[in-house]
Amino acid sequence: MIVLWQFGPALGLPSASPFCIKAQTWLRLAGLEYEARNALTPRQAPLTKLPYVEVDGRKIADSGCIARELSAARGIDLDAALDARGRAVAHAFIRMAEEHLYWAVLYSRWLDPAHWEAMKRSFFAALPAVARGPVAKLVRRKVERDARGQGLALHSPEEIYRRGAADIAALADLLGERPYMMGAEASTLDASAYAMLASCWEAQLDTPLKAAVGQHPNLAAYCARMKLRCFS
Ligand SMILES: N[C@@H](CCC(=O)N[C@@H](CS)C(=O)NCC(=O)O)C(=O)O
Repeated sequence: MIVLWQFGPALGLPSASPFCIKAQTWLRLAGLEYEARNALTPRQAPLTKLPYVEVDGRKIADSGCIARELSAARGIDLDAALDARGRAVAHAFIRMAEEHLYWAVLYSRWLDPAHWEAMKRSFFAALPAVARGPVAKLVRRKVERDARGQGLALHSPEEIYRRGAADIAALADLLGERPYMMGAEASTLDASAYAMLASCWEAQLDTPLKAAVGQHPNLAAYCARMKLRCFS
């Protein structure tokens, strides 16, 4: 049995964390059974971030390592249909989704004052009311430090959302009218792309990133298709 440690549901999503949604999506695309358990803090995680899995007495941290190691151990290749160029394109889009669009999502939830109160209510709902304010303040301060260190959060809100919308437009152009990002079959990229897009589109927050996804009917239809396949 694979046990997936994740941040619990929030904002109407299966997890507050895009990377935990990615891990769940990948496990479902790979057809692997797992049990999702919610952690209150990432402190016990091997890399102090979620998700991680426990499998065969071992802990594997990081959604990318989880996918790579389980693929090797279970003889799974979601990218078998891709040629070298397809793999290169998918690789670059995964990096864009996870290392750039992710930070715009993070900004929209944690640092944009327009959405912070709703995020705080949902993310910290399991905490006793008296602890919620102080804990949220501490965590938000860490998120701000991380996001400024990464660099995107140093920009103006307009620029952050412009860049996030450009990533979303690139995903819409890659998808076109095909069912999955790389064609007829779901591939590793779909786990990352869906996780980031769902975190914009399906979250109960009216952010500029949600509006950006709404500009692309093919992405809205893709999210509905992926949700039905992986989370119904
Ligand atoms: N590269 C990692 C990123 C994981 C990640 O950033 N997780 C975030 C939640 S989305 C986290 O645990 N943050 C807690 C922290 O930084 O303290 C992966 O793919 O799993």
